[in-house]
Amino acid sequence: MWHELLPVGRHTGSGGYRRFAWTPADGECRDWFREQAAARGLTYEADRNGNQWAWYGDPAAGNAVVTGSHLDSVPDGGAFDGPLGVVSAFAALDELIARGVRLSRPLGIVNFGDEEGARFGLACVGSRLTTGQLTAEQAHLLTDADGITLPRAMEAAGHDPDAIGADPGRLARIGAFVELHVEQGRALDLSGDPVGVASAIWPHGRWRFDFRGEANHAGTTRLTDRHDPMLPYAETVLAARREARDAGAVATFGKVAVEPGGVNAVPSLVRGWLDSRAPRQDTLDTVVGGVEKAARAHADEHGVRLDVVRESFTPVVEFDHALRDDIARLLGREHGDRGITVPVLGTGAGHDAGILAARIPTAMLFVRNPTGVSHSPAESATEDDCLAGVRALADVLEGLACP
Ligand code: HGY
Ligand code: MN
Ligand code: MN
Repeated sequence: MWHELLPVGRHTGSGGYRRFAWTPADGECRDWFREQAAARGLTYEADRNGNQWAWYGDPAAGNAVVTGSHLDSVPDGGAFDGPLGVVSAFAALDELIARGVRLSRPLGIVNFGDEEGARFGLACVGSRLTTGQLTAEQAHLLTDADGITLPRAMEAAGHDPDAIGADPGRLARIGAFVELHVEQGRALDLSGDPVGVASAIWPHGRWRFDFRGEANHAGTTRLTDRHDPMLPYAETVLAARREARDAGAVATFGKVAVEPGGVNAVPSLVRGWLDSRAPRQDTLDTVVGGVEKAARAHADEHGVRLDVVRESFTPVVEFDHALRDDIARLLGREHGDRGITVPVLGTGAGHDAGILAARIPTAMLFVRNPTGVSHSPAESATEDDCLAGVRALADVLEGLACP
């Protein structure tokens, strides 16, 4: 399964993945999901928001146990972020069938669409729409860098954009959601555990800083006459690092767009996107407030106009304590030679599980990432750890879905 998916959407130059929502690469991932469902005789459906579901048992019975993740990627992302959770879901089902267990609840496998928000700028579009945390009207306004709106992109991929919206009926039939994900950090590497359980997700968001200056000639315009937006932008990037460091948070300007982008011209517009995350909401507010304050001061200094727009935000997520503790206990029980000690760890990475947690009991399993590197072609996990993750997920699903 893993090797069939591996080449899809992989950029030959960087070795990273470019599986962006509603692009042909995304479509190939969706084809792969449908094939895996068909190969197991599972009932397949694509919901109104483009998320894909594969059912073992009848979901209409309700109280389903669902597992899965996403297949889309960040620009030049790694192979594991998202796909490991979906492949492990199918593999865990295969394991349950091999064990001959009799499930007393429907078991669902899901691929949530557009989790990374790489193309339209908003994270977790598929799960936000389904939970009603993003309205159809808001979703219809999302536009990519080429000016293509989400509805047009959906239509081009054969999905009806007028069907999108909240899906309370579907959520009402789910009793628990468990997402397995490669760890995006080194906690498991440092603790020496192959698998961990999530406790919480930090509050985090994305803010677009638009610095509007005055285009001019790079060779003839005196420095004192310039309104160069690149300067307050550069100062703001450094201010973000200072604010985050002082607050014990993180802040990143990982994407910048310069218009018109001439080597021999002072730019008219510099757009920078801030991603910031912190253990607590008040800390995050302090960091982003400090960055914005510095940005305004530097913009004023250069006679540059600044607009700041919050494009994506996810509040702190505390995973369901009962489910978290059940899973930690279940996995902590000695399984013969497969005894797994299970650390419980927080994360600064957002996930569909974090969105669903607002509506249904949700948990996450992490699989060790030896370097912690993620959102990079260098992201990795060993086969042994991935198989430990599948066994752990199978144990959890068996514990939840078998009397
Ligand atoms: O940005 C995140 O934390 C996630 O990968 N979408
Ligand atoms: Mn990611
Ligand atoms: Mn992910």
